[in-house]
Amino acid sequence: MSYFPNIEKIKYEGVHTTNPFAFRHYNPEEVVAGKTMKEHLRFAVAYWHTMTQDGSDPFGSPINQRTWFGETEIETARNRTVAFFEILEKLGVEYFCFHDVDIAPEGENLEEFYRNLDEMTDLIKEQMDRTGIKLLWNTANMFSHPRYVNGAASSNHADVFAYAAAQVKKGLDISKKLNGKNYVFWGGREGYETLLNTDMAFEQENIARLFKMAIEYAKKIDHQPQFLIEPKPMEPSKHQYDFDAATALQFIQKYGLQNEFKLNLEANHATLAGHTFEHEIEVARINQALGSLDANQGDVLLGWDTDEFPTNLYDTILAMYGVLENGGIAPGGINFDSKVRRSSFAMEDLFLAHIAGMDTFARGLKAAAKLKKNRFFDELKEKRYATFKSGIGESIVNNQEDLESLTEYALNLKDITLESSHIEYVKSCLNDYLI
Ligand code: XUL
Ligand code: CO
Repeated sequence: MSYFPNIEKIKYEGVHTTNPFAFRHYNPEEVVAGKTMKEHLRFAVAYWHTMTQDGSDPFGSPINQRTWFGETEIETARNRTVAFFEILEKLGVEYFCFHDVDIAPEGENLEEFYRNLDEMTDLIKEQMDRTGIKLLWNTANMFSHPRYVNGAASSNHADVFAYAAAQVKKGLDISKKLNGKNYVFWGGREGYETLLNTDMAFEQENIARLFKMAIEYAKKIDHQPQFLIEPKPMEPSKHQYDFDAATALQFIQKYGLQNEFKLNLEANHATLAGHTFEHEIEVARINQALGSLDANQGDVLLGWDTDEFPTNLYDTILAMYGVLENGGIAPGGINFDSKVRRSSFAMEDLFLAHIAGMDTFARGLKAAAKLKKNRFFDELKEKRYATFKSGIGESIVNNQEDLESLTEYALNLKDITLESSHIEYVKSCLNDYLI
């Protein structure tokens, strides 16, 4: 049974092809900077945007044309799984990600949910064994159900905390069953609406408490995925505790979670926080906390999370430069946390959109590798900080100076000669790498 009978396995055909169902830049086996593109990029498809998203928006009903609906919820879930693996196989994507609620109906109660999850993960495992496709990460959706209106681990109600803990336990059991490489916590409702009734310190302690329970349980079942926190500044809560990379890092450090936790950074979350994607990647990288990436892009004209497929070259070049500087992204990957626009409602758009994203990241990787090889940024920075390489600068860096010695030096200074950045010229040179 094929859900995409007219689509063959997507192949690399090069930039001159007119076939929309071909890669023009992503050539999985091509070696760039010492590794194949496939190894560098570690692409993943997100179950929620690709399989369960229906194209509705706050003003319009579902629109996506999908052929996997069955008579019952569980039948639909089974069909979806089969269709999902067909997409992964045909795209040549080796990883995938999901929330618990994406893959199985929640049923009437937790027991039924667990049963449905067991059945669906049996099927997923079968498909994984058949194809060799791997689980990049799974997570528990602890934000959609009404019980999570006031948060999950940060809820004001202890029963809700317990329910969240049960979902995380099952999430880790599933991670072990499917040999997941990472496990994500996106604190969808871990935030607050008003301080008038919120004990911020207590709520954050409880989040850390749940994370520590997860670490303990992972040890106990002898399956320790890389834990990842995914920062996001707003939506759905007004104030989200994991605002951005810096805020999430502070939390990780405060509660001593550095050994088990890194960050899963999403491009659109970065822009919502008033940052660029490369800023977030850099903050994580210089603190040894770059875990994985959620690839998408926002819209500069819209202040919400539009989760568009990434097509902006400038962004992917700078993101991939950060990844290369990090020495790679493994065991993380590049997960398309992206959804087709409402007007792209046809089945084949799922392919066209992923091909566009994969090609954009492939071009980003190639350009970033060239920038690195040519020492484009290295030279700029070496020149910019040159005064710290000798003389007084060198002795500051070697911690040989203090306020008194530097005062003496400053008193004898006649003139400080600064150099122009010529930043417009630099940006123009960078443009040469784009095309
Ligand atoms: C929401 C978002 C999530 C996480 C996983 O903005 O990015 O899909 O990636 O819960
Ligand atoms: Co995400």
